[in-house]
Amino acid sequence: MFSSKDSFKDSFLKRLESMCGKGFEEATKRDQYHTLGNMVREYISSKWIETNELYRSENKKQVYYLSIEFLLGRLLGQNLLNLGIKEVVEEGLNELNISLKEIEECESDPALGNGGLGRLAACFLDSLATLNLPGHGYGIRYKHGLFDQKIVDGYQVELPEQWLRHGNVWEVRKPDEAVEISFWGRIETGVDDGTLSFRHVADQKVLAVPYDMPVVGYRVDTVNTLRLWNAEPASFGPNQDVLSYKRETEAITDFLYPDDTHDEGKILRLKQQYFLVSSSLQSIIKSYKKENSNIRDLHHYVAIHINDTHPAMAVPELMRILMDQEDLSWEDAWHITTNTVSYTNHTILAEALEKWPIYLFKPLLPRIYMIIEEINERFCAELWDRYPGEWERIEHMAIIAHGLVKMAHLAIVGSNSINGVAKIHSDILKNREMKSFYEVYPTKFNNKTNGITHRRWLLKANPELTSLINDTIGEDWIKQPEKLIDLKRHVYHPELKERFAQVKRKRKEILAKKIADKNGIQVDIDSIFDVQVKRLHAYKRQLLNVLHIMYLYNRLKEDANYSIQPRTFIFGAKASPTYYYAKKIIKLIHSLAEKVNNDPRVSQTIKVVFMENYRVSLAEDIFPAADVSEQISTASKEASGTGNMKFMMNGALTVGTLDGANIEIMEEIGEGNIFTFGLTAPEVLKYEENGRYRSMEYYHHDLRIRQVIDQLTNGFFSEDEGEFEAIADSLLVQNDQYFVLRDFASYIDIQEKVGTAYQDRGKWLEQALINVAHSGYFSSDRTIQNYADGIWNIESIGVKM
Ligand code: GPU
Repeated sequence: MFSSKDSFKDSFLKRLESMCGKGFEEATKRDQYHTLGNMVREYISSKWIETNELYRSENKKQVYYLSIEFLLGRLLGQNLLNLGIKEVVEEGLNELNISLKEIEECESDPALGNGGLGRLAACFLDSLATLNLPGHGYGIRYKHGLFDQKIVDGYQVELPEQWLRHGNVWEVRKPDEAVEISFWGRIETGVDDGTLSFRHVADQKVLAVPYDMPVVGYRVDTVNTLRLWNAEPASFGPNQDVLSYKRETEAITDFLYPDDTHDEGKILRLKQQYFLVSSSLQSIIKSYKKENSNIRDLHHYVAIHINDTHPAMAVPELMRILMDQEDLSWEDAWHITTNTVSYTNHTILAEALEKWPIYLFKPLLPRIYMIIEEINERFCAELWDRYPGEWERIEHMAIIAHGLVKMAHLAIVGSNSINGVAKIHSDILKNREMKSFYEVYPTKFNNKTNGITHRRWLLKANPELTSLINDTIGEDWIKQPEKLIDLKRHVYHPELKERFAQVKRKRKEILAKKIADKNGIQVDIDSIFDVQVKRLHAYKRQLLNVLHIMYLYNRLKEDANYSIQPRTFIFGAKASPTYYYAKKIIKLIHSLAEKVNNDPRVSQTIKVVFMENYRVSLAEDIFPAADVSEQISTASKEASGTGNMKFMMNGALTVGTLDGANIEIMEEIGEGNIFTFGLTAPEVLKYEENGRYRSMEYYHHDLRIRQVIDQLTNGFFSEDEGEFEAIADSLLVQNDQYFVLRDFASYIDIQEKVGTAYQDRGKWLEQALINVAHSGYFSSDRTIQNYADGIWNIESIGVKM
């Protein structure tokens, strides 16, 4: 089918007719996409079956990565690349006068995640398969992924996302492997051989039906599985309100919650979490029991990883299955559970730490709640032995306290490994946030610095830079990303620099065209493309970026001789629909864009662009075009960041705080190749402790600050004067929780240095190439190998067709 371009063309045309019932002439682009997608999936399926058979026959340990989000992005292009058939397909299509790129754009961009956490899970899947590691993803098949963002008069409007509207060629429904999930009801107590036994008698049963998607490794025969669960009615009883039962069950997988690092605390979310956990565990245990007779060996064959605390009920659910269904004692079940489960923490922000009120939890999941109570009692008894009389400490560490179930505590107590996602973040966990737990379990805590798959963020997103790298150092880096460092010997070669400059220019032209089409704004290719794309959140400080642009506007207006390197400020961000402040910032960016872009003089030097509906596919156009990467979170607040790595890999220079993985990027490339500024994490934490920060002082003493803050409310923008009052208040009345004003001066300084540095073109190009050369460390291949060796204890299994 893909062995040569002629056989491809032949199969494609035949398949187009048989699938769409149309001749070549009538077929639409979408028909062509569906045809090609189906051919590719069929091509994958023999490898997929082979992989599954091998995993069964080898019977080695496998890992299951449980995540409430998988932000996959489009799959056609990536699968073609990984399978090594992109060229054949592209050439064959060209001869039929079809553009592969246009076909690729027919695929919807599955947004089953919010931001970094979900995208990390997707990168991990790619690396697991490419490293031939037996690892699978388990998640939810949301009917509607993250909302589509429309901007109307500068305001964000949310529309339901509809990725399944035209079907999903990559999934296979597996109704035979469906399992039942129990909600509500009561516990039946019995006595078995003199010991108490418990059984949950449910009031509501929901069917979880798996949809499997293949995860294709790069140029290997391994095809792992992403299993996404769909909620459906289980069975209809005689006296049942059929309609409301159907509606209620299906609602469980209708929507992805649009919160990023923020806990919503709604009962439907709790249902989603248990639905994911229970269906995944039941299915994992079933497949384990097919090959293994002794449930007591589970942890030697199965590792279960929970991506943040959203799937933390894996701990009590595994206990339930082992005790209530497999008849193990508490002690045996606990030994197996804690040796099976491991946990990654992705944030220290208090508002993101999940805490469920007992009054919601207990009625919905009575047996799970009962088990958590028992875990808590045993844990507190241990603490009491260790810290006799220290009530406060124990209350503070308890899993259940003050009417709340603390999911992070449950995850820590119930797992064998707790990792942070960057060195500084793991250190903060150990020494501050989770200090008391670290004291009790010093060996459980560890760090696994995040990574991204260079196969999507370089190979797929930036074919131009990929060719240049291949021409310079060969192709080994694609499988061994650390080899990108070989570029370092060449970064001073004028020819490489020149070719890199051409690549960057080409990608800036492509993005500029998109901006012209979508925003109607003409941007200058020779200006610095200065980009901040990420979820909108106060701690990420898009506001600091905005205030800097306002300051530049003021300088340019006031001083006709003020001259700087021209810049295009590019933003992309979705705000949680209920996050009032974040939505105001989006409006502010638009009002600023209006002001700046319409000023005949100022707009010759700076422009502001907000790109609507930021998502994976748009990101693939943005990263390759960036000159400057904005990573300006308040130090200590961004656990890692992963956008920072994507920019670096595409040769952008970072303007960043000493936060998250920015620090490790600096350590890799050297202090001279990054622009750092602002408070350090210890300084921020100290301010938070001693309460000595007074944002008002900065307002009074720095005229630049006073001017821009006043402009938020004095009619400077053509909006209503109250429009941005909440933002001004956050900075002054509420004492600027994220130290925007404290870091303002330092940010202005570093941005001035960026502008000057850009003018030394030769040096800038060298620095950009040094960033690319050192980006290999930030490949998720390295991260995943660290998890495999240090946490999961799994080995690669070479699938060979
Ligand atoms: N992160 Br918790 C999310 O994207 N969503 C969440 O709900 C939580 C964390 C992010 C962190 O903010 C980011 O710093 C990190 O790089 C990413 O997870 C992956 O670890």
